[in-house]
Amino acid sequence: MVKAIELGLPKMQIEEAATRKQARIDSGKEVIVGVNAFRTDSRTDIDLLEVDNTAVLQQQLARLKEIRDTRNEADVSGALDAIERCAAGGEGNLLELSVDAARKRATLGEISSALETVYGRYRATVKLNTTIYLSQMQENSLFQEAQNLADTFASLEGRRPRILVAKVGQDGHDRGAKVIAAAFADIGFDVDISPLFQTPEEVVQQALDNDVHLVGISSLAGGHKTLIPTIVEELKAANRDDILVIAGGVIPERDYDYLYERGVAGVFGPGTVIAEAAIKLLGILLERHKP
Ligand code: B12
Repeated sequence: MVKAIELGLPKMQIEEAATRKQARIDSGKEVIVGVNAFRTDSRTDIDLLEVDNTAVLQQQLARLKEIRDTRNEADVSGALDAIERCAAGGEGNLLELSVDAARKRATLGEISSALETVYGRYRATVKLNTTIYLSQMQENSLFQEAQNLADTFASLEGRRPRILVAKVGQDGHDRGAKVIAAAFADIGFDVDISPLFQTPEEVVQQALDNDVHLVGISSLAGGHKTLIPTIVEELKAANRDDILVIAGGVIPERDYDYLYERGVAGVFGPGTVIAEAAIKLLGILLERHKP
């Protein structure tokens, strides 16, 4: 199992299964009542807890500052050094030393950084599972329309439509992002995927480096109202507001207008048929080629 994990096999199989599942839902081969069959237009008003991310950030920064101002720095650096030595030498108990450091008010970031200096940071290899969405959807008229539009765009633009599918903040839900990336590749997009846990600035840098037409943020952990508008602003500041920013994932419908007003070009929530989303986005991109 350890070898399989190192080779990325379980991860790959999970992602393949997720893409196949989404293609079967999008093509109607698999029915989910309320999602792709027997949909209703009636809306239930659900009470949602709204968390003010900016206020939470400020509170956390204030708490961190207070801890740093009141702890004994010599004790903390001694405890962090002990972790680093133990990690390097393999002798001792890392958990015990981490508990000791935490009791001396070392932060989680500092404790993991001490380990990182020795072990480095894990970087998942991101692999696109192409042809799976295609194999389930090739007879589907929406999929074919999306492919044709992608081809038309490529002939007008001189290169294929290019999308960066990105994850920002502390949101670890990457299933949707991987499925979107794989399906867009099968439709005929050039696809880049960001690592998890990016800052808006890192996403913008990757978008600029790869000269993409679209940045698609998949957001499922409630960070959409702060992180996504920041990406729009950063692109503007880099004089690249021609790069469209779109959002998908678990975003309450009442927040859609908030995002549109801040320059987001499209919002695609759960239940989105990916080929339909691609048609809409290619429509926006093709508008630019109209005389
Ligand atoms: C699977 C899942 C997990 C898995 C994630 C595995 C993985 N590798 O992705 C695990 C178990 C790890 C997990 C953990 C957590 N989860 Co969770 N999770 C879910 C769940 C059940 C399904 C999400 C999913 O994968 N759907 C399938 C994919 C294909 O759909 P999708 O992402 O929505 O994408 C579709 C569209 O949204 C759109 N789309 C999405 N992105 C994009 C991007 C573009 C460019 C476009 C065009 C379209 C698009 O197209 C896709 C196809 O239709 C949801 C509930 C739900 N039903 O959505 C909760 C949910 C997202 N989780 C939730 C929570 C709270 C958590 C935890 C914080 C729980 C905890 N206390 O620990 C942790 C957070 C971990 C972290 N670091 O982020 C909440 C989030 C609440 C919120 N937003 O305020 C949800 C909504 C459940 C709930 N109702 O409370 N979770």
